[in-house]
Amino acid sequence: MAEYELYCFAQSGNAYRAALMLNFIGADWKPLFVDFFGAGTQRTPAYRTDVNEMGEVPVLVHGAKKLSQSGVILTYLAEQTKKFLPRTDDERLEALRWIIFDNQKVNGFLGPYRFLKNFSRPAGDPAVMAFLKGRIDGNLAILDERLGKAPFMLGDTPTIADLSLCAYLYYPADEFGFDINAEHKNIAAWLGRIKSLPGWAHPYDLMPGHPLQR
Ligand SMILES: N[C@@H](CCC(=O)N[C@@H](CS)C(=O)NCC(=O)O)C(=O)O
Repeated sequence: MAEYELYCFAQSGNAYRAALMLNFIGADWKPLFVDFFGAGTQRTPAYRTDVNEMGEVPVLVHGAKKLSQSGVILTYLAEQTKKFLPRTDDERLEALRWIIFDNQKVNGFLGPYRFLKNFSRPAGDPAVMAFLKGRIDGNLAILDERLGKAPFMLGDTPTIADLSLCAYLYYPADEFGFDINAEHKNIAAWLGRIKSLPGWAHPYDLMPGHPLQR
């Protein structure tokens, strides 16, 4: 049995954060496929009782621990391994600040936008899509400006803040209908830097369920 197990599926940027971290730290891990789009496993009573009462993916299993919320999972793995760990108390708070901004404002809007564009039936209402797109543009501009100041979110070294924020940005541009790399030069360079770290893999290669069968 692998040391770590991760409930995940290929299309989940939230799960990709944890999968990428596991790969980067060289963990002995294996994915546990959640049939999100077909059976809707994450919404079943059994999943809520046995895996995650919040009805969400990802969930990390490590011994007797079951952890959900990608920000918590990233923090746990960083503390366990001392890798991608912010170094000081101030840096820890700064990383948390960006992880929350990411969950709510960056991937918090990109995730639903991509879901409504590609996976939801019926597809998203145009007014909803326009609202989300406006928020996405504003928040990606904030991220781009920050990344103009240093190679990584907290300076010269990548931390869990970077792994959180990058998660949805490696999915294909046609799934968004706009090209984040072309529109945001600092984000593009930063994604290239993370991609060159040993252990990087594309979400569709790292987690099961791609291509989507329906
Ligand atoms: N803030 C959470 C978000 C997790 C999340 O929303 N995951 C999606 C899959 S990408 C989910 O499980 N949604 C439940 C549902 O739609 O039934 C995290 O970062 O882990």
